[in-house]
Amino acid sequence: MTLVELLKSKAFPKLKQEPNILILGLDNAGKTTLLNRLTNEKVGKETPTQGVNGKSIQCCGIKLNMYDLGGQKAIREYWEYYYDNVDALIYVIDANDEGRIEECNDSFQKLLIEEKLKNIPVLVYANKADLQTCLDPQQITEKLKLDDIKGRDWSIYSCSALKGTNVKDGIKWIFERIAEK
Ligand code: G3D
Ligand code: MG
Repeated sequence: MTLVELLKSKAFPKLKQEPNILILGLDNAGKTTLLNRLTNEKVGKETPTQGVNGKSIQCCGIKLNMYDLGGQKAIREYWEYYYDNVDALIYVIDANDEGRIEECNDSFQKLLIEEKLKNIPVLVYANKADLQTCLDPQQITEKLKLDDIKGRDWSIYSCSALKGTNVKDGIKWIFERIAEK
């Protein structure tokens, strides 16, 4: 299901008019594949994102802005320029790359203490769930100490951005959280 289809379903009548969603995670996690999947673009030929890959989806009176930022170490220091007016954060993990899980956790913990991102809901996608050897959500919950998160809503969903499986439920979770109060 694409974002446009989800918006057209009118299942979220209270959604903010112009939500901003940030998609972060290490390089190679699958952020650009996820965004392409959500916007119905061809999936599977992504080149590493050097800067910002921003997309706006306009539909049914809603303008949804999604920013997928490059995840290489040298680029991560620029993430903070995109922290203003963010309504929700999607943190994408390559669940099949246990070797980088510590680096992933370090980058995630830094985000959690960012003043501008305080209190906003965080959705963790344990991506690449189509691969047999990937960590399961429970293992990632432990590695990223998700149960210790205080003062904000969070959730974890396993998905495969490449195959398009289980992406929808996470986005629905986000949409429910950025509804106008
Ligand atoms: P990034 O934007 O987070 O850096 P990309 O990551 O979206 O560029 O994806 C990095 C690589 O992971 C790509 O492979 C992409 O096809 C692959 N990938 C993304 N999502 C999934 C998934 O759900 N399952 C599997 N198996 N692979 C995925 P290549 O080979 O093009 O580098
Ligand atoms: Mg990318």
